[in-house]
Amino acid sequence: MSSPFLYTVGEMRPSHQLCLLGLLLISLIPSQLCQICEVSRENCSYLNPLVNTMVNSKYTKGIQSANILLTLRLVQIQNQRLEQQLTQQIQEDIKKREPNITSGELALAILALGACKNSSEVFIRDAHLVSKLEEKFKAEIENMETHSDNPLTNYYQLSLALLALCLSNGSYSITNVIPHFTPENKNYYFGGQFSVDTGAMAVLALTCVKRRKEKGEIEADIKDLNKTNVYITSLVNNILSAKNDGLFGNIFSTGESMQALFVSSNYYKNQRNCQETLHTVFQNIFQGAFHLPVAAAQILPALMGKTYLDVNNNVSCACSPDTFNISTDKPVSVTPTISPSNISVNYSVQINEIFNSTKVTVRKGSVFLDVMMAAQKQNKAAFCFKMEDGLWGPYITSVQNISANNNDRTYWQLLSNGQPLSQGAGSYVVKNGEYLEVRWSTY
Ligand code: B12
Ligand SMILES: *[C@@H]1O[C@H](CO)[C@@H](O)[C@H](O)[C@H]1NC(C)=O
Ligand SMILES: *[C@@H]1O[C@H](CO)[C@@H](O)[C@H](O)[C@H]1NC(C)=O
Ligand SMILES: *[C@@H]1O[C@H](CO)[C@@H](O)[C@H](O)[C@H]1NC(C)=O
Ligand SMILES: *[C@@H]1O[C@H](CO)[C@@H](O)[C@H](O)[C@H]1NC(C)=O
Ligand SMILES: *[C@@H]1O[C@H](CO)[C@@H](O)[C@H](O)[C@H]1NC(C)=O
Ligand SMILES: *[C@@H]1O[C@H](CO)[C@@H](O)[C@H](O)[C@H]1NC(C)=O
Ligand SMILES: *[C@@H]1O[C@H](CO)[C@@H](O)[C@H](O)[C@H]1NC(C)=O
Ligand SMILES: *[C@@H]1O[C@H](CO)[C@@H](O)[C@H](O)[C@H]1NC(C)=O
Ligand SMILES: *[C@@H]1O[C@H](CO)[C@@H](O)[C@H](O)[C@H]1NC(C)=O
Ligand SMILES: *[C@@H]1O[C@H](CO)[C@@H](O)[C@H](O)[C@H]1NC(C)=O
Ligand SMILES: *[C@@H]1O[C@H](CO)[C@@H](O)[C@H](O)[C@H]1NC(C)=O
Repeated sequence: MSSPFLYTVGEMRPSHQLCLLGLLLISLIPSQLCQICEVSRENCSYLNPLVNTMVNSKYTKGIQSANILLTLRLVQIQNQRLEQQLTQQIQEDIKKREPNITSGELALAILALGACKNSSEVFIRDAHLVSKLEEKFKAEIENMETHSDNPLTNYYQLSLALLALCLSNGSYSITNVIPHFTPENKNYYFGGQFSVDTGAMAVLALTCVKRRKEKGEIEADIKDLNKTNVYITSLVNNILSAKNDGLFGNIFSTGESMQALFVSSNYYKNQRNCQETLHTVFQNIFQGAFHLPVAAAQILPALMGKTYLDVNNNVSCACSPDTFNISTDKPVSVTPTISPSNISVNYSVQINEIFNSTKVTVRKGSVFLDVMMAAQKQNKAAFCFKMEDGLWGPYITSVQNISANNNDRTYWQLLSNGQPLSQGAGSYVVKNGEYLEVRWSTY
């Protein structure tokens, strides 16, 4: 137990107390563990690029920055200027656009604004954010009832909403909602593949509900509790089945998967597992995988031993903020410098059996979006498209005037040589001779 990579959660950690309490109260819970896997103090400097990216980026997207603020506060990166700026942007955006804010956005905002004793509890209360979230959650469920089980957004957001309601004592019939989270529900899957991000967020939400039931803070009969446990176990197994070189799903779902594993499995009891994950994550940090602040924000809490269940706690960690060297440099940029030489790629729009293809020449170092713009210039009818900008970059909403629609589970999928990309159009750097595609798909 002396490994720097791992330790059993100590007496001071509330999560440990919860686990103990659970064990005492409910003996039918299998081995209840809270093993975490965090970066050791010696290796803290590996995290500098993540912290710098988060601290030195420009944020203009209003409530979308809630994910960033949540992490800043959760891992206690003290930067008052940035915290204040983000808090203000989020609050203004809520006031301005409340009816159009999604359940997951509002959930993240509640988590972020409430994540600090100092914080905006007054705003949360005065703006009735928790009851507004209850309404949005209800609207998601109602949409499922009228649109063949499809929520307005997705199960990642429903999970965020359940988590925020659970942590802030929201009341919308949490118990009645649990059956929707059965692992058999199709909304955990995109194109037949288990969405590890979604599963991880659901595990966090269900674990919160489970702990509150065990503490008797929300009523539940023993059958309900069993059901919650069974769902958690099964979702955790799905996450573990998606293991690949120490990662779960891909690099971008690994941070939240780690959080899920911390609160509900003994996976990281084995320090080899922890070493394997951290090793691969460090490699990805070096390679610049986390150049988007939101990507950094989603992995940093786990690397510092924190989970979203800790938002209302105040615990210190191995990498305390003063061990970071926050530089004022621009965030690490991985976009290779655009070189004067040109490359060419084959680009297609595919709708069912119909392909519209073209050869496109772009500068070396260009991203997928540059190819789409060049093709659109060549032939507007075949390659015109629309996008919406967000924290993850441009999201392609429509091509040839055909728009993605959540009620039909349709979207524009990005592929390279027939394989779906794990990055968006604004991030994926294209290679010479590559065959790129946007394909009208269902998830
Ligand atoms: C749900 C989801 C989807 C849904 C979105 C529609 C829906 N029904 O909600 C579907 C299945 C359609 C989808 C598609 C894609 N996705 Co997606 N998606 C997610 C997921 C699981 C949750 C997003 C969410 O609701 N967040 C919570 C809300 C509050 O935040 P939000 O920013 O408002 O959410 C919106 C955006 O995230 C947007 N969105 C979803 N995916 C992507 C991807 C990109 C690149 C962009 C710019 C926007 C975007 O849709 C959300 C709802 O409106 C995330 C997981 C994660 N860790 O964030 C992955 C995630 C964001 N997606 C990812 C990817 C790669 C894609 C695709 C590029 C895959 C592909 N090969 O085609 C496409 C996007 C292509 C395009 N048209 O531009 C990656 C992004 C990684 C990165 N570094 O860029 C993530 C992190 C998953 C992962 N682990 O790989 N996605
Ligand atoms: C939980 O329910 C399942 C299915 O009904 C049952 O097989 C299992 O024994 C129960 N587990 C516990 C610990 O009660
Ligand atoms: C921070 O920077 C200083 C000087 O540049 C260096 O001596 C120190 O080791 C660095 N600390 C970390 C944790 O990287
Ligand atoms: C909500 O979105 C719709 C459609 O985009 C728009 O017409 C409306 O003005 C928006 N409402 C608010 C309050 O932003
Ligand atoms: C705490 O709240 C006060 C009053 O809203 C604010 O002035 C202060 O900057 C906040 N501190 C942090 C760290 O956000
Ligand atoms: C929720 O309720 C619990 C006990 O019932 C209390 O300890 C906690 O502070 C409450 N949390 C919030 C955010 O109101
Ligand atoms: C620091 O990280 C390196 C590279 O992954 C690893 O070999 C080493 O054991 C780590 N050191 C500590 C003290 O965790
Ligand atoms: C929270 O943690 C910080 C630093 O870890 C400490 O200075 C502060 O006193 C703690 N606050 C409470 C209420 O425990
Ligand atoms: C690259 O393509 C651009 C037009 O897209 C052209 O102006 C330029 O001369 C080309 N450069 C080389 C080295 O071929
Ligand atoms: C691009 O690829 C498609 C599908 O493989 C093929 O039909 C088409 O001829 C290619 N176009 C060019 C310009 O190479
Ligand atoms: C798409 O819509 C625009 C105007 O809204 C129109 O000019 C264009 O012809 C349409 N393209 C296709 C492929 O339908
Ligand atoms: C797309 O390809 C199909 C099949 O080759 C062709 O009939 C159609 O005219 C093309 N569409 C455009 C807008 O060029």
